[in-house]
Amino acid sequence: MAFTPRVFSGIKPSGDLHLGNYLGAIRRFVPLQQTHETIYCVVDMHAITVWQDPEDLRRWTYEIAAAYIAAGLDPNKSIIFNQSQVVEHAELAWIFNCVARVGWMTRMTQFKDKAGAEGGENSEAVSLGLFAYPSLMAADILLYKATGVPVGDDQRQHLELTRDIAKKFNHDFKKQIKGLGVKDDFFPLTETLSTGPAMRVMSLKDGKKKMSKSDASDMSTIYMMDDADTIAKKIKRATTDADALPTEAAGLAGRAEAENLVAIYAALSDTSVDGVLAEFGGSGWGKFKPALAELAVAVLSPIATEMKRLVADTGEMDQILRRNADRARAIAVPVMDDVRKIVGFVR
Ligand code: AQP
Repeated sequence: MAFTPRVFSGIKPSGDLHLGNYLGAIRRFVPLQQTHETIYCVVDMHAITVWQDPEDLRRWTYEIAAAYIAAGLDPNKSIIFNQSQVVEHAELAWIFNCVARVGWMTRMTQFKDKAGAEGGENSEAVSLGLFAYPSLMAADILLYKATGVPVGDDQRQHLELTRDIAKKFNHDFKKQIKGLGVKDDFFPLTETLSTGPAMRVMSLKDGKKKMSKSDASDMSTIYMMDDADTIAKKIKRATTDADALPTEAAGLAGRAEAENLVAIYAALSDTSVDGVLAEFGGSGWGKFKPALAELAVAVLSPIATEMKRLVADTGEMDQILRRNADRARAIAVPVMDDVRKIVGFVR
């Protein structure tokens, strides 16, 4: 069956947005508006898998929606809404909880990392929602029969699990799906769309750890709302080695921090790592870091200014989110009607 080329992606309102969210996700969302139907969600139900102060949750929800728009997404074109306004996400997630296997979930590295961080030695102390998170993520994507998902590298494993859930559902309910008049698969096998540099932006203080909203150290992370001085200070103090930059990408092997900063420069300037090294190869950090700071400020500052303007008018933001949740529901409701028939729920 030919599925409509449709893109879905989302970000959790679980902290201040950072450069990793921007380069790994938001920046990649924008051009897809020209080629696909695009649905970009603020996944508030994912955020509460770990404790969130309700006031912070609300503020971050507005901030992410504002960041989408400030970065160039058009809310009259892309469907921009918060997940909890379309209840079908939760309903499909429950059905997928009954399709997915416990063994699949226990293999998720993000769960192991987060359970370790949240529960210390005792990973059983974390919420059941954190364990089932990938089922909800599969529901987010498949509720819209999305064919492509732009996400950072850290989410690849969850995307594979989404495909496994789709495959099992298509297989287990083959007869009922045929009964509905659908010739092939009911759910598509969704592809990861992202390529290019900075698929995984690393901490400024440790090149082996990803940049993350929940990092305890402020100096590891460039936030989208940071002012110019703060961005420059964080880049200046970023951990590096003492060597000059190499002239080719191969020379970055084993230099995680240097590799990270060069990839950030490449992504922010829409060039390749080799392109950056053609310009800066042989230079020391005294030349490269100020150039990177200037570039980061030039890209991020106008977005931060527009985000601040948008979040100041929550009435307007509410309207945008509500209107777009209605557009999302127009796709989700018929899919969910079919799913209920397929699994045998009486209505
Ligand atoms: N460091 C990163 N590099 C590249 N992409 C990243 N993303 C997140 N961190 C990086 C991408 O941003 C999108 C939204 O992610 P999310 O907020 O839903 O969840 P996350 O990946 O768990 O993000 P954080 O910042 O690490 O949040 P916390 O600390 O709350 O768990 C995804 O596309 C992700 O790939």
